[in-house]
Amino acid sequence: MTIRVGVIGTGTIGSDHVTRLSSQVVGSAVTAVFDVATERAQQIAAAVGAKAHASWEALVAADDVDAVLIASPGELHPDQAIACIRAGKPVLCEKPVATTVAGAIRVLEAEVAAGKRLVQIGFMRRYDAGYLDVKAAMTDGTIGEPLLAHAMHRNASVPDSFRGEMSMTDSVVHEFDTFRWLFDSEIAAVTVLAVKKSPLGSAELRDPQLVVLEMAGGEVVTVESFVNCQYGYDVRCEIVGSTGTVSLDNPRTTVVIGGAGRREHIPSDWRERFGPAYVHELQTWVNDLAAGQVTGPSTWDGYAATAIAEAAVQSYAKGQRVDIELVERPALYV
Ligand code: NAD
Ligand code: ISE
Repeated sequence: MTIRVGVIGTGTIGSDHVTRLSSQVVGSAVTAVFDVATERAQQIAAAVGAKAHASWEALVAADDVDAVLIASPGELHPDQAIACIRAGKPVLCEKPVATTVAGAIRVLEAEVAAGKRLVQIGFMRRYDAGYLDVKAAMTDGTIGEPLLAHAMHRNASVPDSFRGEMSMTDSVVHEFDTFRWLFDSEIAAVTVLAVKKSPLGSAELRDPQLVVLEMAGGEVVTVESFVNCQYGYDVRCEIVGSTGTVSLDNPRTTVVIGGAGRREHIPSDWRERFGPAYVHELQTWVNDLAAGQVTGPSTWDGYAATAIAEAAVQSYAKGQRVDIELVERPALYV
């Protein structure tokens, strides 16, 4: 069985996903694409034998599209995901599910009205070998009872279109999902501390920032966010348990020793660091669809992460700790 996928948004990650679904994932083919950048969409469609549609609505409605992957800018995700839900088509929506809580709730309500899970959110860290090892060490007793965690999330740079609040809504949103998943717990409160501003970011970039997450179970997580660190992509974490710790470093690659010392490669960006995780994520999604189910990160997970991001933006603005208040969790996501 081949799952025929339509891809909305053929920018950086959308075009990578087209390649993965066409040539790396078993059991899928890309039959349709849409992007407002028409020429690029046509080139990408031609390379994989897909049709470049004139609108995303036409792509969602197409008879040869069994499932949709959304990789457009975050503000567009709610309308596009809701159209897929109404068409009864499963959708892998890149993070964030929405850039506002109101948008995330619209998707949640549409899926609840449909009465079944159709949406998976692109939180690919849950498919990364390193994070899966961390989760195993937290649940199999290796480190005793997990008590606290430290994380860092550094990007070499971001484009000028990256607005100040996007550090939380677009970047640290991965950490919100990661720690909810690792501790299997909601986040009760968030505090964002302003840090001396790097002189190298754009004027409106709040960078770096330090985020403190209080988990509902009492564990505390600190996250450093630095989207403009210049030297590479550096995502790490350490969980401290009652009898030991588990830490995830940047993946080690080649080490060069000579001259003045020892040099190690740093990934340049998320494409390099998480390449295998994206393939694992898509392969699992396609296998699930063939089996008639959706099991990955849900609309509820996307909503919770967006609610924490919105609270984090408020915390930064007010200089205060902000409690996270979620709507009642619908039975569909229990
Ligand atoms: P990008 O700017 O490279 O690509 C976005 C594309 O969407 C562009 O080609 C743009 O022309 C297109 N677009 C604009 N309006 C559109 C519309 N109305 N309909 C369809 N397409 C439209 O951005 P990107 O880095 O590829 O990010 C896309 C999404 O993927 C974002 O939500 C981002 O947060 C997410 N993302 C996720 C990860 C991850 O690690 N999971 C990594 C990068 C990006
Ligand atoms: C980007 O959109 C991603 O999702 C990356 O995983 C993240 O590290 C980066 O900060 C985001 O801008």
